[in-house]
Amino acid sequence: MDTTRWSARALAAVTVGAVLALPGTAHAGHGSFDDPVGDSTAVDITRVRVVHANAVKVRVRSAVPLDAGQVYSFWIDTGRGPRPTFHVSFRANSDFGSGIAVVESFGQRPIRTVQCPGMRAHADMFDDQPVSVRIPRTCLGDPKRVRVAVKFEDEITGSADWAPERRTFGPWVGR
Ligand SMILES: [Ca+2]
Repeated sequence: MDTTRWSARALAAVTVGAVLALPGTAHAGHGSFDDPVGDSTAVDITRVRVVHANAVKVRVRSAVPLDAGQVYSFWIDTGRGPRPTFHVSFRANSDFGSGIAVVESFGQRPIRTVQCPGMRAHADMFDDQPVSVRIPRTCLGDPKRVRVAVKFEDEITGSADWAPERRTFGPWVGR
């Protein structure tokens, strides 16, 4: 009986190890993934957190301060097949419209544009808060799950930092 117990415990330990080994984590409702510090100079993403509730909210932490000339781009994939990919981008302390572009994966040219007055974005050079965007699910066609890619780009130096990797989405996040 002792042996059986020990085996069960060992198996549980192996399972936990396998989960921790994944590059990002995702649970129903939220997920996050890290990006290395120092892999880019003028812009440097360190962590992306995705919350999928009545709205999809993405928060991005950076190792360097926000600055003029930086562009923050988000791609949100809403599923395979006909489910579209959405793209929004904005700058710190700038006006932000209500249009979300429907694009090919990692494209920027809109196939069409969805108006989403409830969308909010935050990127302020004068506070220490993460760059974030919040998009009501209804604007995204009420997806069952989403996955996100983020690119921070510095237009002056041309350097860019993607998370989790160049033209790669993070883990799926169910509602
Ligand atoms: Ca980085």
